[in-house]
Amino acid sequence: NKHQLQNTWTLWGVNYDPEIPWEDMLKEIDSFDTVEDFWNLYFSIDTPSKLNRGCDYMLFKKGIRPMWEDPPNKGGGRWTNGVDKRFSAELDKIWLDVLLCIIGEACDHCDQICGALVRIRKNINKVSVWTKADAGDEAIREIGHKLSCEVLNLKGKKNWIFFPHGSQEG
Ligand code: M7G
Repeated sequence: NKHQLQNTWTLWGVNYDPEIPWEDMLKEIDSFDTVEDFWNLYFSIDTPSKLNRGCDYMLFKKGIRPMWEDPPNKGGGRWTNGVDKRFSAELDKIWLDVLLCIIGEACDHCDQICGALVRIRKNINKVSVWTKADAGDEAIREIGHKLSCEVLNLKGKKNWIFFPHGSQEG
């Protein structure tokens, strides 16, 4: 008997190619709804630190596309943590902790979470958690608090910062 998760999750990947539009780079990799299938998928793909620059992983609740334009994301934003390129082991650990936090529904307001993504970029890689509402909402502040203080326990490290979708940064 497999252990059922609360939600079904879809993993997406962006394989960077400067020749093609962003939406066409977005590929659905696989979906899972049990703890065992999560680990099977996790161990069958590279960890983020092994990906090339420009690539992303995105894990979203099934039915939500990992785009600002998709209705559940519209009007929301993201808690983002920038991880210096030099700390690749830390990046993999933060990403796994975030995955376990969201699929394990660790936040009081996990219904407000759409998904999470990791982006491999030039100097600073980023891990973000996408939410339905923006940071004016109590539920969204609770999620940020959970990420900063409890789930990841990144004492003394850079905090998670909130960006509404549509803003340039983050
Ligand atoms: P990014 O990967 O979010 O940021 O966006 P970064 O590479 O600056 O760290 C890079 C580019 O990809 C954006 O300028 C958009 O052209 C495109 N892009 C990224 N996202 C997440 C979206 C999205 O949700 N919708 C659309 N339409 N384009 C996006």
